[in-house]
Amino acid sequence: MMQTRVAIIGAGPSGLLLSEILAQQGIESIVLERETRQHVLARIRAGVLEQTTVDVLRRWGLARRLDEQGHVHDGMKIVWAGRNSFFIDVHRHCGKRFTAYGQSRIQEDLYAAADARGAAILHGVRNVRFGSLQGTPARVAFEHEGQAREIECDFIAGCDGFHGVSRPSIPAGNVHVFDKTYPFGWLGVLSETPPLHEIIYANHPRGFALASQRSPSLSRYYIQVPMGTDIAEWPDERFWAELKARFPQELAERIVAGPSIEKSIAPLRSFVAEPMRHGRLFLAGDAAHIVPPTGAKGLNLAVSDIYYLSRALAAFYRDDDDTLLEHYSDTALRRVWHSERTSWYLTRLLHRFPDTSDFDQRMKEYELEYLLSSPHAQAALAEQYAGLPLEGWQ
Ligand code: FAS
Ligand code: PHB
Repeated sequence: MMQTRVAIIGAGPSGLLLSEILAQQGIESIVLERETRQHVLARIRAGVLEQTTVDVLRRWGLARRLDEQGHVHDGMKIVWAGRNSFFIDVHRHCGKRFTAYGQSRIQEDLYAAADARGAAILHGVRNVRFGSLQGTPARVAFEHEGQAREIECDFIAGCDGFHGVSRPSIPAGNVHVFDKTYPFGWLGVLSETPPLHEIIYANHPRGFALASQRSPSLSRYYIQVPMGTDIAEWPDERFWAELKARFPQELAERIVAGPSIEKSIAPLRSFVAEPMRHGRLFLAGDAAHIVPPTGAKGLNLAVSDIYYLSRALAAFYRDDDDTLLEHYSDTALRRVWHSERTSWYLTRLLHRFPDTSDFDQRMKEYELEYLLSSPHAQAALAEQYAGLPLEGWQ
């Protein structure tokens, strides 16, 4: 029988960040991860960090490399209907910037911090399951290296992503699920080529495309593909030709093609499970919610959940005060739903839906025209893209 304060399920960004913040406040935890460390580090996912995410990582001493290597942006570009791109100056409109820095780099930084403190992270665990989630101690049973193991703890943090065991462990009658799937996904490519300088979103009759970056020599591009697309049908040559076809000539000419070092298709989905707590189990990150990546919110929401949850756990252990724990779900969900709406709005505005009527397409084009012509509309988008402040941050 192992004992700890908090059993954390999942060593993704949510789980490792929670483990680190708790450790720096003297609160011990054990992290249980299904995959190998190499597998976790090999995932290529998010790339854009809101100012609040950078602030949280800096506060806990996790942003040294981010500050050295991150590409800070004042805004992003939108291009459509073959017109030249226009720049939404997020910094001018709301005084915030955002940073391009890959999630895999954050994962490396979190593992480095965990190694430095000799963190208890078990990889390759199997069959994680919970005892009663009401009352203490909470119990987590699992197998590791062929051995049946069990943890007694005060709390369980479900940081095990959309396909984890934590959310399904909540009895169906105690959770309300909101779910919307989209009829397309994003085919993403990482290539060792110099990227375009800006982050550029394209709405084109052939479909959505996005230009982003990971470093001055590492490009990240995406194109919208129909649901069910077989990635084998997309050799590099076809991807580069399609990507360039979705940008205006002046940008397409600047895109440097090269061999893909990672290529994958991510489905798009909007999903929220309410509440983000059941007894001693607290959900955080993708375990509780999913956003289409159009708004670059997924990873940033995971970080805001962990800010709220770690703050609540620290108050419980330091002050014997469970007020923040009682309000964790409501507090986190306020920010989740605002990000869900922004991500849904941008996905609807920038993608081509198979059932879009000519009238609906005109509505989108004139929404973009309004965005182009109105600094007020641009300010509203800038404020949502930059991300809302963290409640109670000081
Ligand atoms: P994660 O899914 O990252 O981590 C969960 C961890 O739990 C994993 O390591 C998993 O192995 C482990 N786990 C699962 N089940 C377990 C079990 N039963 N026992 C133990 N461990 C278990 N966001 C953006 O902002 N921009 C993007 O472009 C973007 N692209 C994405 C592409 C893909 C393919 C995916 C899946 C997500 C993408 N996201 C993007 C969102 C992504 O970045 C998430 O928001 C982020 O990974 C959330 O982190 P976690 O909550 O830690 O969940
Ligand atoms: C990325 O760089 O991976 C990225 C950028 C912007 C998005 C989504 C993903 O909206």
